Amino acid sequence: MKKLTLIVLLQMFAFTAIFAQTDLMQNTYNREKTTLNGKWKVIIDPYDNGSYSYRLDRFDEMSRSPRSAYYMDAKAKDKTDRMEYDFDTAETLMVPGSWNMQNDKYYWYEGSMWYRRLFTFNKKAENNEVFVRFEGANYKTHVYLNGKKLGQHVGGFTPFEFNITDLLREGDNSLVVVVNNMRHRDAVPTVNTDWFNYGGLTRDVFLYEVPQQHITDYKIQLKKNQPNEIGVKIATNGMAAGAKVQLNIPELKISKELTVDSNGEISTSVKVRKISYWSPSNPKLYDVELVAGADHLKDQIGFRTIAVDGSKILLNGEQIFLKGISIHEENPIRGDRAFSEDDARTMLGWAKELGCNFVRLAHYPHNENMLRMADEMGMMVWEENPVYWTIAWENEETYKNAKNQLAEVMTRDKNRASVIVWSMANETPPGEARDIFLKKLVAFTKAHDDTRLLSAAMEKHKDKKNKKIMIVDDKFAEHVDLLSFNEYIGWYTGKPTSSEKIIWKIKYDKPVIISEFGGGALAGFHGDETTQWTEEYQAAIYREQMKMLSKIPQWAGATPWILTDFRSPRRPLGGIQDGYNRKGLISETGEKKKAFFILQNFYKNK
Ligand code: GCB
Repeated sequence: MKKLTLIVLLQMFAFTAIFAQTDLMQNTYNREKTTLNGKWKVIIDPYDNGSYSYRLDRFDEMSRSPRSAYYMDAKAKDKTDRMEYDFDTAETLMVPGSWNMQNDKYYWYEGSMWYRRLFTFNKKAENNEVFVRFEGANYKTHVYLNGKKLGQHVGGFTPFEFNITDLLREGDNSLVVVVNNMRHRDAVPTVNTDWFNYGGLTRDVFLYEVPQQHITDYKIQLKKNQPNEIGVKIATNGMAAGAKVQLNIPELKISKELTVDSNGEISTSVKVRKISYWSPSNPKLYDVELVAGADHLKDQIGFRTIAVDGSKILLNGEQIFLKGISIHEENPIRGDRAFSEDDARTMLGWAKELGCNFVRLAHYPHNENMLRMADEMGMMVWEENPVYWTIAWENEETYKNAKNQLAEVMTRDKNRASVIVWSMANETPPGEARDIFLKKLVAFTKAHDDTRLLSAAMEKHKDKKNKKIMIVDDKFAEHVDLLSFNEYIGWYTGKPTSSEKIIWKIKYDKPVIISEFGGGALAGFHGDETTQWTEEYQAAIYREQMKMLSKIPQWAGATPWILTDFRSPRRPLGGIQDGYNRKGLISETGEKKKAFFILQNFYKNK
């Protein structure tokens, strides 16, 4: 028994040694799935009444029947039996989808919502294992199957999953989930954000089945600065030393039988002479196949290198300018969180039309469809951890939470050629506690992935004596590859034409990415360039910005703020904002504003 525990512990340690520490299965995207999307029964629970097991603040708690906990999904046995909830008679919500957008009475709701879904499942083979996976739920989630707790997850934008093999019943199964979207000072993100706090099961939910012995994780990407060497790391759920895993990339004539080591892992590399490199103009994806016993898994993977040389960014060894745009995970036309392939096509399609080769997926990890679509469409991606504004830098739990969310997105997307940047944070005020926090995140990221660039959206500040001098000297910039910062000259600072006289003092010789600039405009509202909220005012900001930024020698790209108008409770101005941040180049009805064409023209000629 002791020996077994030791082996298990050693295996766990070995697994975390080469992979980020998460329990996420690699590439569930291509596994055979049984969707649990659709109608779920829901019960709103603002007082957390349904959580019998973690309610200790009522003296009579213990005298209540455990059946009264909502996760028991109990029924009154007969007319003498008092039950105060019943999922069968409750209302329904669609999953995926936030509750806010499905019913007016939930628009501003922040609290707990219970969801229940009944399902039947028949395994294909007796020894197979079955998992339930949630692609994202905002913010804190507890999951129960047939009255037993599977576990919980914290963070609104990353996947989580549970092995349900032992709890699965023949016939009806009751999956109950409680999602709570309350904002907290110590959370990631914290209480204040400039986006809408959509709550609930906002992304796909599904079941999938794997053979008892299976591949759990892998990374198949070009090695750092090695255009002719594919690094291969594979982890299994403890396959015996000597077991074989077949790797096939037919188009590259790769067909290798690899041997699992005593940790159940493989770490090797394969030399290739001729690769058609992935890039925006050639989004080539290769079919990759992994076979481990009964486990067959396919993926579509692109190969590219990304590096920095002084102030240049090199994609496959060639200098590239990042023609970008920032995007929130919100399909303005449907008016909810984006989650589907269609949403991804809409959003990235607009970015393409704008002439972009790069998108900043702000301010948190977007759903996997976006990354798969970016791979396919040839769009380079900046992925971001929701460390936003002033979070609780000194709190160890907050750090663990931020690190965990980062680990989850890194695990999910490590095989996506499109992802070239991991961003640690957005607009965080410099200070010792922040620096320690962010440096730990950097160390963690570097330890798990050396094939991508690191950055964070930082800030500039004015020179104390001369207001025309803008200084970028955040010490944290020493620890990242790209010097990215947000600036709102022409909007929060001065007029659009103020940018003419600005002198930039940038302390580092690194590629400069303007991670945000822009201004608000109400689509269809016209006037002269000095009138706030007009399309003309916004267009003038873009025109002047292009002139100013072109003078920065290290300028290597930009992700202006932002592709579309998006919901934000911080934007109440009646008749103009009406609850929307109006800095979009496209309105919530899909109307393109003048600035869209200014940027499009600039990118076309760049
Ligand atoms: C910022 C934030 C972004 C806001 C934007 C704005 O600097 O990074 O989340 O939405 O400004 O519109 O003020």
